[in-house]
Amino acid sequence: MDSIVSLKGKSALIFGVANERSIAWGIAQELHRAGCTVGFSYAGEALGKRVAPLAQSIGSEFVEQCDVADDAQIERVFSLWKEKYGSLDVLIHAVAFADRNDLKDKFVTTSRAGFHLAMDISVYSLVAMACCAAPLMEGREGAILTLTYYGAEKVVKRYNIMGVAKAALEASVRYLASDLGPKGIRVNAISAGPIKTLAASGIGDFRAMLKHHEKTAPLQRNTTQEDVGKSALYLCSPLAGAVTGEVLHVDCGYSIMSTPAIDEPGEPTAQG
Ligand code: NAD
Ligand code: 0WE
Repeated sequence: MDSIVSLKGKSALIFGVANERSIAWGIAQELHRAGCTVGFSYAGEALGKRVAPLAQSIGSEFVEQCDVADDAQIERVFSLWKEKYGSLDVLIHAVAFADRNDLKDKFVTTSRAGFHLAMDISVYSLVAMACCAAPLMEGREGAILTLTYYGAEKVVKRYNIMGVAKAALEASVRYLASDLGPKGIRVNAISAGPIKTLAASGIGDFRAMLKHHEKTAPLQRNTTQEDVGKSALYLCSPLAGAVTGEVLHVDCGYSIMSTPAIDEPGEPTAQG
């Protein structure tokens, strides 16, 4: 355990690991390194085969399937957790879903069903989880963390309904933080820069997006799962004891930039 902060004796339940590239897996590894006991909930039957060996590699003894569209399945996972561990310190929500067809063209053509689906899986699921987690966090300085994206703040081509869902997710973070604050539970979000994960695959020219991010961001590089994992560790630790309702940008500074540099004619650029 060579972490700058210890979560020894604490436990974390993590939703959203699909494979070793998942942001949730980056977070799981950092929490584990800090001495935290971690457990996982994953979506489909097929993903179980992927998640089980990852969980095992960090000594996790809790791996349960759960479709977050179903209240009964969410309640089942938290009830199993209560039986096994009795309490919970950290909840990680790293789940999002929209119909692929709604991430192609324009937002204006989003169907009612597509709108509902994205809001249900990507936003309401946090509310349902927070409600189940709160009683298990009673008197333990609990921390709840979700993942958002810049498309909540500014229009990102083709992010469409997911941008609207992330805006609602960020507002939900504030309302949950207000409700759960008196119980000592903190609720925050990390707004991560684009990362090549399963959820980013099949998104039209994601490589071009990564290149643009790398060129534009003050730190001149892309964001990694490890970057997000380390900031997540901070937000879920006593180091962030007075931080709640916050959206922390972990994006190499991309979101602070506006007009791209327009080089003066005749001036040599960094590229020569
Ligand atoms: P990922 O595909 O690894 O994770 C998304 C997870 O959502 C998967 O594990 C998937 O199984 C789960 N999921 C989808 N529908 C579900 C359902 N009905 N029930 C239960 N689980 C369900 O991709 P990721 O990029 O690690 O995404 C994690 C979070 O990070 C998401 O909220 C995403 O919006 C956010 N995010 C991603 C990026 C990026 O560029 N990759 C940037 C900022 C924020
Ligand atoms: O939040 C996300 C991705 C969310 C997502 C991805 C998919 C792909 C597969 C939600 N639902 C689905 N449904 C599928 O069927 N990101 C932040 C990554 C992402 O997605 C984009 C981006 C970025 C960045 C889509 C368009 C433009 C940019």
